[in-house]
Amino acid sequence: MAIDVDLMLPSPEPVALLDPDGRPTAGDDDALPPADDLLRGLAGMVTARRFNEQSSVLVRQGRLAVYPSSYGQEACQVAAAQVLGDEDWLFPTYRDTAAAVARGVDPVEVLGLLKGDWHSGYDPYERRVAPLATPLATQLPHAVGVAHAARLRGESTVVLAMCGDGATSEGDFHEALNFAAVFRAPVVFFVQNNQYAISVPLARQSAAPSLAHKGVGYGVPGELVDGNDLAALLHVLSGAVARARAGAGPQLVEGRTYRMQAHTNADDATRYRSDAEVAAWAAKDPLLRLDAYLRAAGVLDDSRAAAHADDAERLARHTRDGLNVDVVPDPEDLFRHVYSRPTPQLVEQLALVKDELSRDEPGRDETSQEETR
Ligand SMILES: Cc1ncc(C[n+]2csc(CCOP(=O)(O)OP(=O)(O)O)c2C)c(N)n1
Repeated sequence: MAIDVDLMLPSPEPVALLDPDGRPTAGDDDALPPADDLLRGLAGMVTARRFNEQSSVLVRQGRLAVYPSSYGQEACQVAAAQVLGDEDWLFPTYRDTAAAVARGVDPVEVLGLLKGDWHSGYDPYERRVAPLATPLATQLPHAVGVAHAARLRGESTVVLAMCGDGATSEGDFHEALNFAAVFRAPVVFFVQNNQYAISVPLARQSAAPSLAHKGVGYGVPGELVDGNDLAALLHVLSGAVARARAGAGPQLVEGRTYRMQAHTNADDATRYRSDAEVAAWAAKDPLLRLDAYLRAAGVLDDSRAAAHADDAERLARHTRDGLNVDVVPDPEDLFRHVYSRPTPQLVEQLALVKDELSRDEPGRDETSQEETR
């Protein structure tokens, strides 16, 4: 069967339905999602932004170990969750906490990993959200495996797997696309191109015409979309999900966006990018754009906007309260769940830790402590 390569290539410019001022772009008016979907998306973005702000504060208060903020990327975060049904799976990275929250995972549990808990923090099966993946692109072959298994079972599940621009240089990205294409796995690869992999700009990361072009070599159609335009993201991603569900195989979507804040709290972004560049992207803010459109369309007013802000504040308070609970970790947890049968080294180390801990026990007299030294 002849393959039409042109159909696999992304448009030269990202698909955009709203301009940065919230005006519909000339062209495909029918593509604009229904107002209810856009309102739901806006509410999700208001919550996502508040969650980003709250989480960054929790780092400064010592309640979170680290927070990779998705401030500025809220449209991508919310759209990724909004286009999925209950039967679908989301595979997020460390930066996609707001997407997990948008899918309904308890924000306190979402932050478990970044707080430093030994497990992923939430039950992946409850909302069908895989654990946040820290090693770049490792979640992609897993996502393909889940999608492939669902297809073999005759289920209608689609998997949406997220990654960053930097992660597209990883071997796992290529292996995942190749396997998915050959076996027509129902997976949507969603690359959030936020322009940087920590301090490495896109130009130092890839010489491809776009990251969406990377699909064609594997037989995966690629689409390029404005990642700060929630309307365009809902349109493009829901189309990709529908095609994957209908048996068309994997799809690759690149959302062009910007990481407005540092990589994490441990990074100083002023060392590798200019204030002018950040300001130019601030003018393309995804929340302001959709807010402007919905107000002009008569769908959003002050009271509804206030209700969105109240909902976001409630979620922030819940997050704060949950993270402010002091949990005393059991040091022996370090040794649990490593091997089904612990190695002799781990057994020895556990004994050393137990001994060390028993020395701190109140009531133990000094003579016996001296004897054991
Ligand atoms: C396999 C692997 N190599 C290196 C790292 C260290 N590392 C953490 S984040 C990061 C940059 C990732 O950039 P990108 O994929 O664009 O995602 P972003 O952080 O911008 O969302 C790197 C190199 C890692 N986590 N995993």
